[in-house]
Amino acid sequence: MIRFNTGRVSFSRIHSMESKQKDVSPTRKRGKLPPSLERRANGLALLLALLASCPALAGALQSALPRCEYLENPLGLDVAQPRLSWIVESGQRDQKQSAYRILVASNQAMLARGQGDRWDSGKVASSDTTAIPYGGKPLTSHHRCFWKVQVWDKDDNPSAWSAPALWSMGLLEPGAWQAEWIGCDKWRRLDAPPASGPGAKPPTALILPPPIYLRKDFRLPKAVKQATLYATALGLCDVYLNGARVNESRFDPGWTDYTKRVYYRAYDVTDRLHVGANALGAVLADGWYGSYLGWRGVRDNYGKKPRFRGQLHIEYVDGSFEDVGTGPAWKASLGPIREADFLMGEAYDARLEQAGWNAPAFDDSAWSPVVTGAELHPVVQHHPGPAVGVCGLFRPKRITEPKKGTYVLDLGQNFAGVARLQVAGEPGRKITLRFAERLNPDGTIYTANLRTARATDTYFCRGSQTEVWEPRFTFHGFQYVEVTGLADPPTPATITGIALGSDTPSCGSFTCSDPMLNRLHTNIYWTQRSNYLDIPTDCPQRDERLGWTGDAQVFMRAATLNADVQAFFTKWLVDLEDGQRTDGEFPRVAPLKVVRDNGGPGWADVGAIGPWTLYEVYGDRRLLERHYPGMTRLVDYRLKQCTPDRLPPAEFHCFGDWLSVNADTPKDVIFTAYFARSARLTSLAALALGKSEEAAKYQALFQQIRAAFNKAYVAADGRIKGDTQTAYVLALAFDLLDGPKQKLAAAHLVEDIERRGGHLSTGFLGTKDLMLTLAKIGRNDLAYRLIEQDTFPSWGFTIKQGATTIWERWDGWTPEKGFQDPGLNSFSQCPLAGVYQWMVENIGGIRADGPGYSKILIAPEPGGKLTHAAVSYRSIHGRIESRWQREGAWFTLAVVIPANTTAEVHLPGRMQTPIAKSGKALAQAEGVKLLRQEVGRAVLSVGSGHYVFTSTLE
Ligand code: RAM
Repeated sequence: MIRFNTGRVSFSRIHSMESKQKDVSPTRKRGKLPPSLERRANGLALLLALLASCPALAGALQSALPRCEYLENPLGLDVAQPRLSWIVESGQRDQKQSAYRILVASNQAMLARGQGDRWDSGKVASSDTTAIPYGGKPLTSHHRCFWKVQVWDKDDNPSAWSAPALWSMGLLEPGAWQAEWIGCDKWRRLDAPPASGPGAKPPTALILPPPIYLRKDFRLPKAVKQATLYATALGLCDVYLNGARVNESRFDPGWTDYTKRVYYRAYDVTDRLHVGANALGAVLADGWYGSYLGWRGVRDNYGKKPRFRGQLHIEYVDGSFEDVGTGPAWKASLGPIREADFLMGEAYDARLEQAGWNAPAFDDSAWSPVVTGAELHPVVQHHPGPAVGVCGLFRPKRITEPKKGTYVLDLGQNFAGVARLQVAGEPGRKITLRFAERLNPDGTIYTANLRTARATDTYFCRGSQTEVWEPRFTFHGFQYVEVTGLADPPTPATITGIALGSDTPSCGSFTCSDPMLNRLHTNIYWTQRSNYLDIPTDCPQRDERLGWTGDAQVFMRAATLNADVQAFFTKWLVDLEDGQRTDGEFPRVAPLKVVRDNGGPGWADVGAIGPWTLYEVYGDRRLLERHYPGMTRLVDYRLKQCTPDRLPPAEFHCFGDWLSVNADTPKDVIFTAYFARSARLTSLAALALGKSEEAAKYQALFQQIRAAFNKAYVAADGRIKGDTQTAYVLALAFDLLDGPKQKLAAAHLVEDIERRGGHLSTGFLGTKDLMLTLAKIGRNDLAYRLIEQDTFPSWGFTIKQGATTIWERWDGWTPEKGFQDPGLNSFSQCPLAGVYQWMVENIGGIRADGPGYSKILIAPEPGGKLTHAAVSYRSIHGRIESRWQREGAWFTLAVVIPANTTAEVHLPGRMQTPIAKSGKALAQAEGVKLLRQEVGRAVLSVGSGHYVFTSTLE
């Protein structure tokens, strides 16, 4: 039985943080064994842990996780040739896929019978498991496609068929959308909304236009075979059918440049329809279309008239079709939601609820007519990314009463989302919720850093025994909730924190022997969850929450290691492309609104770095092809901007190494370094796409910029203009220096860190590459010193101050100065969280060695105080795992390499006879080959499977 994606967001694959942090390392004390047996026991413990996670498979190879367009069972696609992917798993070592066969059927029964009436690929000799384009009969609107895949192993043994999966096509042909935009503007400019509903007393303090409730009755004459509801809005919409909400997701249809495009989502509603009377309903809120955006205090940024558009496509059992869509016959009303604004919050008056408004047989004679048509005319397309949904629940850890009747509930974790309120109160009792990331010294909530975001939700009681409410059209960034207006003191049940974020499935885990680093990982994880909300935002709490391009650029690679962000960034790169200027410059924020359109060095460069990063991680060629022209236009623009000798013009915009500490990296150095970087990546992209001439052209440009960089900024002794950590880091990370200069610059970088007592001075740009550069120059010892540091400025310092997310700035709060300038002081911002890439690639040692992790490098670098670590990453080819422990000189490493990939393992120290799964000596062990024993490490080539190695460290 296939589970349809009904738009429900489940986050089923998100590990609970508890299990993420559980100590699964083998170093827990286990009796007193003699050292040699202890070693063996440790190795065995690792082995057993690994075997427990090993798939129990009947055959040699089995396919799993069938996905279409990088989503599980997506509905409503509008790409002509959706791409199919799966992973292959095996209980055997060194397994590979030698062939596959895909069947696509128009119904489940045919698929079960093995009939691919839409497509039977036949047996295709290929090891490919990702992005296989559908190659069957042309697909038209509403087509449902049921599919499965069979694979053959390296010895040509066939697997069983995969579990069936599904995708459906959306509204493809011009004219497929028959429904019209509808809305109702008559309440939009009133200061206080008029009363509606029985005995309503409208609250007077509300000033924003209220969301609109829309409804329509319709009758179905005969039995329904299947039905799909398509919904979109210029604004936000929740859709209802026969009394129940259809979308559990939030903030649909997401944020795009509504002047150009708006997305729809599709929901399977077959089971919700009845022969006879039915009713559709929708709540239409302002969302990104009309809410305040940014700090300028401006609403209605795209338009003043939010609109909803919905179309229910019904296929009857007798083969006939019908569409029920929005149009002039719909009715509109106000409802209990009296205000809804992202920055300001939501207000709900439960006395104004109209029971049954979204079900048949409701008397809507008092409702108003709707208007049709919209003020904008964007193309309407399928949303290519994941929906926003619930990604965690938090219960109050502590309740205080800093002022009489003012309660503060600490949820223990900073996150983006809402608070669910559970109360009892007489009709009209007003309960106010305010939100904050930190507390003032007197225990009241600190809200100065929210700037003009009111971040206040208001609830007016209905007067029932228990009332439960949570807003649908706003969110806040917070750890603390202040509650006032309660009849009785709160209990832990009064507030539940509901974390919201894009449903990007978790794909990584990190745990090690240092609790501070485990907390750091948790902080990074929640910073990502809090900021990846339809678009990658800068922060979730203040009057900003924009898709800052520099922030996305520096954190994207680390983000891929926490969650599967392929579909998420596929969507956002379109927002970015929509914001690219005609001259080639990419904007500061995407979608482009409120802020100027010149990103400048480090920010605009996401236009080149973004597509390349996603190609590296997911091997997604179609995406690279789509964005390659944008990459070239950016680099060509920089070329036009710069002087004939490839140096920056006299004037240009650059944010610099934003929020660095006591170090100011010259902007011309940053301009030139990033220009070189983007030219180089454009060259690599051209090469990957088979455009060899263009590859040579951009490679030559890279060389010219590199030469100019050296001439203008690098002295004979390797000092780089500015003499900052970031200047050295950019030069080394972007390969701008030749051998001898590399060594000199590396020494200056090291010196600077030492001179600061083992502290960094880097801001947004430098921090991204600082740790990776230390690894590159062979100074992971210093990288460990930085990551274990707990005095200012460091990640550890923020953790000592109680941080549960990554701060915007190193000095967000210090004991000496207290809170930093509230003008720029978010406690949840991604850029300084990019260090997670270093943690995975160096503590765990998991690195990609080919696009999409088709080849893997496992090269852990144990260091600092760490005695063990366990790191995993579920790549597009399957789960990669690296666990190690050291005890004295003994080092044990357990690795998992997914089927259909190969790896090189760099085992630190001198290799000892492996405790291999087979128990055999290395020479006879399956799947492993010792390539060489170098000074300090053994280099092995390894096929897929589970392995345990031991070595002695010098
Ligand atoms: C801040 C944003 C963002 C940064 C820009 C330059 O306002 O929060 O993080 O990229 O400025």
